[in-house]
Amino acid sequence: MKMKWKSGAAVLMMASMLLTAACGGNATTGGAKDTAAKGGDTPKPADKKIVLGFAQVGAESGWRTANTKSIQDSAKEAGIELKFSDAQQKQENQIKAIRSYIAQKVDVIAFSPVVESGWDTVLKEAKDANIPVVLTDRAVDSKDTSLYRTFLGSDFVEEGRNAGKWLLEKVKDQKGPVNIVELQGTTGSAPAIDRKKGFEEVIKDNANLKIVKSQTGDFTRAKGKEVMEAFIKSAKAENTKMDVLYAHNDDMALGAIQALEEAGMKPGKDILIISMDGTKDAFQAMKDGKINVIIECNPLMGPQVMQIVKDIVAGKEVPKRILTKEGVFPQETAAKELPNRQY
Ligand code: GYE
Repeated sequence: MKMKWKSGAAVLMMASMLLTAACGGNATTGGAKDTAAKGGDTPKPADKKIVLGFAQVGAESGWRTANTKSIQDSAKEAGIELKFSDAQQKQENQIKAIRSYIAQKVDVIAFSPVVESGWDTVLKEAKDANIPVVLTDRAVDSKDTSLYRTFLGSDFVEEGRNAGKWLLEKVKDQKGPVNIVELQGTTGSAPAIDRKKGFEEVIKDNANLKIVKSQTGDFTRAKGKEVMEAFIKSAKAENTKMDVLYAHNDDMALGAIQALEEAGMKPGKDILIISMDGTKDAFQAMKDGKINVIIECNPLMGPQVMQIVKDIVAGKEVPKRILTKEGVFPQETAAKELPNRQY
């Protein structure tokens, strides 16, 4: 969203427009509907500040930094008191943070679950305490969807498909094998699982396209570089060519680019590079010819999160799934798009 947020009525109006836009044709309203005001019995007095507990994943990537800033800035702008914690990519830290928000009796808990599984117990505790939970960015695999009010975030499977579609088109005239190496996101996280799934679904019927190596780089630059160094070494030892790198985020792609350059290779030329997120750094690298396509994933969800929180506290119904909008940016768009990037 490239809008500048203003205060007062305009915020409310724009936020609800934004929500509607984000829902446009995509959002599905799930079975469980919200009827209770703030999940509790007593509605919040109008002059009391809403308190939001937000349990963030960590600070692993440029995307995450932008996401955190968006949450913090828009809480301030919306007049919501934010309690913020950074779990350093560890589920146990996130669970601890959620438990402390329950103990502090915040009005709403929002969090971006580091991995998909293992949330039922703590979410049940929040539900029993009548504190509504909003999932942002990443999903949980809980069967009981009444454990959270809504999930706001991207369609990661679709992002994976978009990466696969771009690649199919790019190599359609190439005879012979197309060897793909993959840098996966954090093991067990929704974006890592889904981005892999969507990509594989699209390329699976093309026998010459093969993922020859695939490992997690934990969504960080340092790990992306380290794993790519190992890929380069073993490709050399096996005397195989790596034609494509599919990186689940920009930070890992940027780390891998460094490894490739140090090994005397030309990223973007000797090996095609597909990246995801769309940070300024990655757009710069794409402008420099080192990345071939970026599948965008938008972290600037703060304004939407605050609107959802207000709606829940006001006892309004919120859609069970709210999708963020995003695009696909091939290399030829880099120079034009770079100045527009907000994160
Ligand atoms: O792609 C990555 C971050 O969950 C969509 O997490 C997010 C991912 C994003 O670390 O850079």
